[in-house]
Amino acid sequence: WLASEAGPAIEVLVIKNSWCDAVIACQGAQVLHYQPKQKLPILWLSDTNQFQRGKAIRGGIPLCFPWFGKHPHQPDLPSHGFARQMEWQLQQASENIQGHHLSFVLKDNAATRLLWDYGFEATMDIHLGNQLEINFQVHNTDCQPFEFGFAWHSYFAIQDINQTQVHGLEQLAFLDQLSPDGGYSHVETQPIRFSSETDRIYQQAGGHYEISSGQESPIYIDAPECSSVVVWNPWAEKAHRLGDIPGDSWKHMLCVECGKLDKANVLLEPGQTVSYQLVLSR
Ligand code: TA6
Repeated sequence: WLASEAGPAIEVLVIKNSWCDAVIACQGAQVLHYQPKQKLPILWLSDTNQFQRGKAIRGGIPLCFPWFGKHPHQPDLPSHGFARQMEWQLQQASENIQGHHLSFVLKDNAATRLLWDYGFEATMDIHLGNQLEINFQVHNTDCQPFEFGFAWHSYFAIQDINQTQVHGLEQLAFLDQLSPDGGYSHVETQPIRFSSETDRIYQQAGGHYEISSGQESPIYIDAPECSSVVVWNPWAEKAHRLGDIPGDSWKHMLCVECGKLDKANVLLEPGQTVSYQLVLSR
C-alpha cells in the first residue's frame, strides 16, 4: 500500500522475479516501476506523488482512455479521460518461468457513466519478464457503437534530455501542440532532439521507436497497432507549473506515448473487441 496523508491509500503490487523488479498500482492498472535485472529502470516516476486515490499518478505508464487530452466537446471533463483515476480489478495473477502475468479489468459503472455513458469492458494484461509487455483490450458491451481515443502516456527515465534522441519518427508529419494552427505541416528528417518544451502528435507512425540518452543503453518501444505517437517534454517552466515534476527532474524524463488519438480514434460496434500491444525493453 502506498500511504497517502490526504485520504485512502492506493494499493500496489510489488513484483520481483528472475527477470525484473516492478511495481503496479491497481488504480489505472498503472505500471509505476519496471527495471530489468542488471539494467537501468525504464520508467520515470515523480517522487512527489501523493498517491491519493482518484488523483492521477505522474510517472510510469498512465492510461489515457477513453479520450486523450481535453474532451473534444466537454472541456470541463478530466484531461486524458478517467481510466487512470479509476480502480481496476485484479482478475488474475500468475507466475511461470517467463515471469509474472497480471490481468486487470475496468467495466462501466455509475462513475464512468457520469463521464462517458457507454457500456464497455477494458482489460489490461501485463507481462513482467525480460521485457515489459502490456496488452490493452476494449470490448463494446453496449447496444450502440462508440468512439474512443487512448494512449499509454509512458514516462521514460533518461540520463539527460539535452543528450537524448528519439529514432523512428523521421519523415512523418506532426502536429506541434504548442502552435496547433499549423496542423500536421511539420516534418522532421532527423531523429528528434530536444532544446525546449516539446509537445508533438504524429499519425501513421510505424510502431517501432528507440530512445537514446547519453551513455545509457537505449530504450526500445514497440507498439505496432498504435498509429499515433505523442512526444512530450515540458521543459523547466511548464514542469514547475504542472506540479509533481520537482527541481530539474524534467531533464530526466521523456514521454513517448503510443495510442490511437485524434484523427485515428477508434469506432467500436456493439459486441466488437479491439486490442493493442506495447512492448518496452532496454
Ligand atoms: O501528452 C502530452 C500532454 O497532453 C501535455 O500537453 C501535458 O498536458 C501532459 O500531457 C500532461 O498531462 P497530465 O494530465 O498528465 O498532467
